[in-house]
Amino acid sequence: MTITITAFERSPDGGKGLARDTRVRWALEEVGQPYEVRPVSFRALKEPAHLALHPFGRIPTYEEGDLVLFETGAIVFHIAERHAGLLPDDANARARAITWMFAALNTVEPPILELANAKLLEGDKPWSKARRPLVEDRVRTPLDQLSRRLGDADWLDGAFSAADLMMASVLLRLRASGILDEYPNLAAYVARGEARPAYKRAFAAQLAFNTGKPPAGR
Ligand SMILES: N[C@@H](CCC(=O)N[C@@H](CS)C(=O)NCC(=O)O)C(=O)O
Repeated sequence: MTITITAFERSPDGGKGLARDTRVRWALEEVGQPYEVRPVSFRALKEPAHLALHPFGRIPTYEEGDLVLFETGAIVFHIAERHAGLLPDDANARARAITWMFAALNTVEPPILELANAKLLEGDKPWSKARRPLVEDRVRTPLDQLSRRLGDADWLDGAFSAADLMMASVLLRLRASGILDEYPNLAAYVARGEARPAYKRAFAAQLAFNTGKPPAGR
């Protein structure tokens, strides 16, 4: 059955891989599932046809037969459940990997988004400069804790899993702020994720999609 995901017709990042379709592409590449991508313009995001797929008018969505999903956590979890390679077989290890996926999305990502919003949407406000250190410290608190927990391990809990895919996807959006580099083990962790062939394929595909140029080597 064909899998179709949606992505920005033109991502605001110009193909740096920060739009959230990249994490879904990455998951699909890890499990070797082909997929198609339907571009959606910013205007179309809020129109009824897209809202029927995604009630909050965002990307990505995931369609497979008559199944429609939204929210990258749910989409990556679905892919990981249906195909081997992203979740451990052992029931407890699987539950821990799912826990880390939630942690990435519910604990680590929100302050990172807040920082992005503080820069993009509130950067011109008179109070923005005074507020910035507070927002940055809210990012650092879970990062301090995550960095301590990861230590010198390669991945969060044994072998690479959907937990690492999600955590690295969340963390890499922080790179431009310089904060990720304050944590050498987290920066190396993200780099390990980005070095995976599946991530490279996903990144190249979204870049080609955004620039209109085919991926190198194809
Ligand atoms: N929690 C959602 C967030 C989805 C989201 O915010 N997507 C962004 C692109 S990365 C979007 O569509 N933004 C357009 C908008 O909010 O109008 C998920 O993980 O799927």
